[in-house]
Amino acid sequence: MRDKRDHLFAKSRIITTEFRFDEQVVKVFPDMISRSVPGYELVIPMIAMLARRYAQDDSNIYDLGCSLGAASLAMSHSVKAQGAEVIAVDNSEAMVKRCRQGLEDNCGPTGVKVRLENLLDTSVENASVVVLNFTLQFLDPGQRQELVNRISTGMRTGGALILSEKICFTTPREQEDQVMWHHDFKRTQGYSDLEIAQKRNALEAVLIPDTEQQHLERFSRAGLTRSRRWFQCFNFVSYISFR
Ligand code: GEK
Repeated sequence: MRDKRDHLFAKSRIITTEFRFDEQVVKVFPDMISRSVPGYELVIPMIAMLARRYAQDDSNIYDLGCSLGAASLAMSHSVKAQGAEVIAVDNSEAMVKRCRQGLEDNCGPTGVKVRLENLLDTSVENASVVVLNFTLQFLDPGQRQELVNRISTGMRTGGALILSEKICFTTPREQEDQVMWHHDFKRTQGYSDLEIAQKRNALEAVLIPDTEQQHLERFSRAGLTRSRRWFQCFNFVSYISFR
């Protein structure tokens, strides 16, 4: 199946329905995410590089909220640890179906198992690397600490959690600037003002960003250390934190 260009929010909608990871989104997903998330194209190979460094022999590597498996695929090629396996999890049936198809012919030497599952039900065990690449932001804020606690408990000593997120800022001026720059980025990617506004409305109730302080404090409460922001492009960031 060829990747299609994302025009999902191009026509004026009278009623904005909540954003869902359904068949329509899956069809345009690679185009949508690379034109909407500044730095996404860089973050994927860097996650693969970090995973290569921190993956341990005979351990599990989790990609929670894997979508079409971009990070899993990249890690399957980069990870050299013996007996390591990537476990890719997503609760969207449409995503998982297409993810499995994509991995069939392209998977690298490290195997990938794809699970259709709510990541809140995933038991994380024997993990040397856990990736949450722009996924935590879609979970109910009340469930985020418990999830990170569980991940931390399931990690091996020296294991790495890589968390990429859209964040928000406490200073109104910075929040305004960062959002403006993100929207400028989307304009350079060919999105119209109408598309930007409608997508923003559709995401409002489902993508709830945290501040950097909330992320760092959450890591710390979960017993993770050496938490660092290793990537930022406007309001999109990625952190690494260790067990
Ligand atoms: C990438 N990581 O390309 N359980 C499982 N999956 C979930 C849950 C949940 N509770 N909630 C949301 N998802 C990917 C990109 S996209 C980010 C991640 C975006 C899944 C959801 O179905 C979707 O596939 C993914 O999290 C978020 O590296 O679209 O901005």
